Amino acid sequence: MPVAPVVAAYRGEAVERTPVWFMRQAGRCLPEYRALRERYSFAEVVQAPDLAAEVTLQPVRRLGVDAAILFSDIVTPVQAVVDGIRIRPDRGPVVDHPFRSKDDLARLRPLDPEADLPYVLETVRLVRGALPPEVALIGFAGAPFTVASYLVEGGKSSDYRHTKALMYRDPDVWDDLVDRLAGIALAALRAQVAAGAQAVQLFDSWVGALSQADYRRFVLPSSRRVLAGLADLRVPRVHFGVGAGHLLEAMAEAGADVVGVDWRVPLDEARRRLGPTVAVQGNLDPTAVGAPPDVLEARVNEVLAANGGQPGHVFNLGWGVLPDTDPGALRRVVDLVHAHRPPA
Ligand code: 1CP
Repeated sequence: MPVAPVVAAYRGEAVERTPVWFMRQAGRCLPEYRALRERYSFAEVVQAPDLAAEVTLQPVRRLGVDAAILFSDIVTPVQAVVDGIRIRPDRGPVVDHPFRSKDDLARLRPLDPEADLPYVLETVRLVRGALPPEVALIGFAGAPFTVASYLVEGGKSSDYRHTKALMYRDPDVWDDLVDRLAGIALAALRAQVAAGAQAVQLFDSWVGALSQADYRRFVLPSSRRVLAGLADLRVPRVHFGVGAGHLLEAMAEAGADVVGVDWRVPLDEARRRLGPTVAVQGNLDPTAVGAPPDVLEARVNEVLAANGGQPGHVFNLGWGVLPDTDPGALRRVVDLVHAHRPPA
């Protein structure tokens, strides 16, 4: 199979036009997704490979993006291992009995992807079989810190007080927790790649809540275990966090080939700090997609100009598509990025 442009760009190879996809491109912004969700719950979609594959492919058809991202969630692998985790509409993951002590660790047995997540692997196979070779399929997992934050808080948090309290009070329990979560993420990602995913993204969405020193002490080792554990598979490894501009170098050190950059750090600065061997992904402000067309076009061009025509850039938003986004505006972003040619 020829190398898809997204994969080539992740590897730092020159490509004819900048490839583009969007975090959270599947889901609530698409009317065809909302129509399907009127009939099926989120869990039903994820666990039915034909439905999950359909939702994964919807944005590829409508938006013309260069990659599909598996339709699943960062808590899907732990849900298969632990009872009492659900995804509530508009709230995200909630955990009935939060993880707060050493005794809770016994609830986190290792993941056996073939037995625990057969529907995810079947979805990957169906999607890969349906996509043209030039469109990459990206697998993903939640990074240990961000998944731990849901398990420890019981849901989304604004200050991560229980998560940080556990780190500071009981570092051995914390280390054990994130090590188990690293094993689960690694097993899930390796199985996705074996089933046909051509790149993987490790989402550490909430890690920006930590200082760099705490990141290095409490997070980097387990994230490194996930990323290093994929090295032999030779697929590009993307690592992303929100509001994590102060952690870009450390996240690259954790073993990323590509660092996802949110809109707060200009790409030229990110590239300067990360050096020539790390590719970048990003970083249009998701709210700019809702701006007037001329403003949106200027913002897209700003991102491309900040990258300066260097190889190793995949265009994306600085975070996920907002639910009320007009899919037509996303399509315009794709067309603008594809039409752009770097200055000679
Ligand atoms: O239909 C619905 O109501 C469910 C909303 C929804 C969707 C569409 C959830 C619940 N998860 C998803 C799919 C999803 N989640 C995907 C695949 C679709 C795609 O990207 O196109 C991916 C990659 C994720 C990853 C995810 N889930 C992250 C990391 C990415 C990010 O946005 O930072 C996180 C933090 C979650 C948790 C989560 N799951 C769902 C929601 C609403 C949330 C976020 C909760 C919150 O913001 O607090």
